[in-house]
Amino acid sequence: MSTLSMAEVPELEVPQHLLNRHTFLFGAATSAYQIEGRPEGREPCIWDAFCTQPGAIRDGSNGKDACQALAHWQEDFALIKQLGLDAYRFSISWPRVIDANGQLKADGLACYQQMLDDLQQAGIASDVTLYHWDLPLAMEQQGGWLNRDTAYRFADYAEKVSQALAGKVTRWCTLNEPWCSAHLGYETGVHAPGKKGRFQGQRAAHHLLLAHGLAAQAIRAADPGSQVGIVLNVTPCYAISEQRADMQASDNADMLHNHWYLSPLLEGKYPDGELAEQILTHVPMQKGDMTTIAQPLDFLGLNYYHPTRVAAAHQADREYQPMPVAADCHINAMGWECDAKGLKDILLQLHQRYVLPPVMITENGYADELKAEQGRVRDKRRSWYLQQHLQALAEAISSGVDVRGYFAWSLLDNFEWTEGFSKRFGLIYVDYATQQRIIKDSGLAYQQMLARRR
Ligand code: IFM
Repeated sequence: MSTLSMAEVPELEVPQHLLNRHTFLFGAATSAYQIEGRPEGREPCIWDAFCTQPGAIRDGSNGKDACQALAHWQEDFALIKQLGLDAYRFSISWPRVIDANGQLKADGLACYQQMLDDLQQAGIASDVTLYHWDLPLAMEQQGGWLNRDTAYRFADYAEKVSQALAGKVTRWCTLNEPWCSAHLGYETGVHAPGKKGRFQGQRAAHHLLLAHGLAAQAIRAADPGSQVGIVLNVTPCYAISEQRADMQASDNADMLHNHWYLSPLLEGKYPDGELAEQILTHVPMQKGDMTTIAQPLDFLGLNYYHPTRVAAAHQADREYQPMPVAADCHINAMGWECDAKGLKDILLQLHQRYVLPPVMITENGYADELKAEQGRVRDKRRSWYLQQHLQALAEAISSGVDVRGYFAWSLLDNFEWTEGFSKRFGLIYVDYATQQRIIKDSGLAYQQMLARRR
């Protein structure tokens, strides 16, 4: 643990109305495959297989060890308490708790039970995601999210787990970022399972949305005292010029990235328009699906990292590409533009267009490649990023958006999917060779901000 004195850490200056602990919560998030390790205790998942493909992961790594979080969870939970977090968001590994025959595995579930009990005793809320991309490999071998049956298997898993953990979980998140699972996993193939195919993204997305709706019903029946929601990654889309073609491309990007998910969930229908209609001819929809998908949500989790700049020239028909960005803006180690105004913009856009349930910012964070030096990580840029985004969030709240909480991504440095371990998002540094944890300067600033609250 760091011995740095508080006075040495730059303060996070955050508007007062975010500092009322009765109306706004602060947490940090992780996901199972990215931190857990211990693959021998579970069935294989699609990322185990994907990581073996040459060139799939930038540094050739995988999640087999990661942060060894199942071995170190008590130490990590002590750090959560030391930071003063109100809530911890983590995910359950589907292939750890369900065996090859679809039965609940008591030993796989035991660790999550202990974690939830520990959080409950400490008065820390738990935000539990059921699917953060680690589909059991056996299910992928039967078509994965292109197969409608996977939605029913997911609902069965959700039912079993929410029955077993009833009364322990504050908020259930069914899926994390279905756009990534669908589009990156089945359309462009840059994420697991690495499938490529036109319209496969929307086909997978339909089954993911259906899985969400079925699971939400099952969780509500099994654990009526909890809250149920879903987590989407949203991005405001800005045309790079006012030319008609660029504006049209930007609208298409907005529709495919944001509204393809929000509109079914909140309005029970896919977006309108010629492009949407053309795509929908490839989506295997059945009667009643849209009603199932549009379950009432107790909260909507939104993840925000960067805006998307759109140019018609980069459009291959209905595709879009994030564009090079405005000259003087800061780019993080992922190559992502840091633009806090984008968070405010997207929140206001969604507030104007939909009747939103209470919103949680379930992920937001900054990537660098900084290593610890003499036991300290001076990650000024991360503190700057957090402050900018909390300021933008406060402005969105003042303009009427009902946001109830904010989770920094991530609690710990971890396995960053195709980037492997080269990119670090944590408030806490992880030395992967020794598994030592060090609270970064940004983590200490977050801790101080939380300590200053009423
Ligand atoms: O690490 C990921 C996380 O798993 C999902 N949201 C985005 C993060 C940063 O890429």
